[in-house]
Amino acid sequence: MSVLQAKFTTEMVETISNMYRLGWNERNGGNITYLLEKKELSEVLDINQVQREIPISFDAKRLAGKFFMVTGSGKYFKNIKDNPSEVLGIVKVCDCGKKLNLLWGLEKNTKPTSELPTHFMSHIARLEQDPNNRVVIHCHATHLIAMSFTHCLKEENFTKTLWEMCTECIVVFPEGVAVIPWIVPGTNEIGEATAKKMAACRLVLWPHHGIYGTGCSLDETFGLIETAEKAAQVYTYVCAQGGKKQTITDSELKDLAKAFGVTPRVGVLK
Ligand code: 2HA
Ligand code: ZN
Repeated sequence: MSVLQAKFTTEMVETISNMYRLGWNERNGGNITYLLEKKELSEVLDINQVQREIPISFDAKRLAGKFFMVTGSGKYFKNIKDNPSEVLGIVKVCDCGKKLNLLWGLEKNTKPTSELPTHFMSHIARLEQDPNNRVVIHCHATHLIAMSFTHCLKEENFTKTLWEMCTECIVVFPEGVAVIPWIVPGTNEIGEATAKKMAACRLVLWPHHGIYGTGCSLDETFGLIETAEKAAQVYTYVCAQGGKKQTITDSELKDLAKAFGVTPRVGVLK
């Protein structure tokens, strides 16, 4: 079996294609990093065969020795099916934490995603909460971006509105959505701000830009973003239709949380 036939690659290509189709990844927008297990990787690749070294601008020592599938900088999700080995790459984090060994892909001298600082800092933050965390997805989910212009950006208010828009939201993201200030993308600064929020939340909104989601699988992480984005889409229609006439009440949201055994974020429900 080759890397292209491996389940982690076919899943990645499918996920990226779906994200593109949903309009979340125009041009080179969005990026994914996927922590791979040594065992699944060794079955399709000689993990000691280094193609080239890639320096990184932050300390990733806490991920030393780990393998990631990453999307390439400047690459179009639209083209993933024709060009998987250019859009995707597999890297190992070196022991020094200051460079990556490229093991596969990122052909034509492609660099890893410009958002690598946020991705790796988020992996570090999430792994501390959940050792099974494997995926970080960033995309430009349309309705969440739109909502970041019209809705109050206080996390409790933003979360409450999303919970109200679709019954399943509080069950899917009971910890709510975190929000950071607007910061220049690609920087260590936005990585640090995002990762700090990731200690408590798997969803972090970048106002006027997009969303970050994390999880234990590509499906789970995609589903998390999809659920929040769907709620933001419903909110858009609700506003366009003249606003709420009724809603799911706080006491009903509490009943939902109880029925599904989840603990809602403190400070959202009255
Ligand atoms: O890689 O989405 O945030 C393009 C982006 C930057
Ligand atoms: Zn982006």
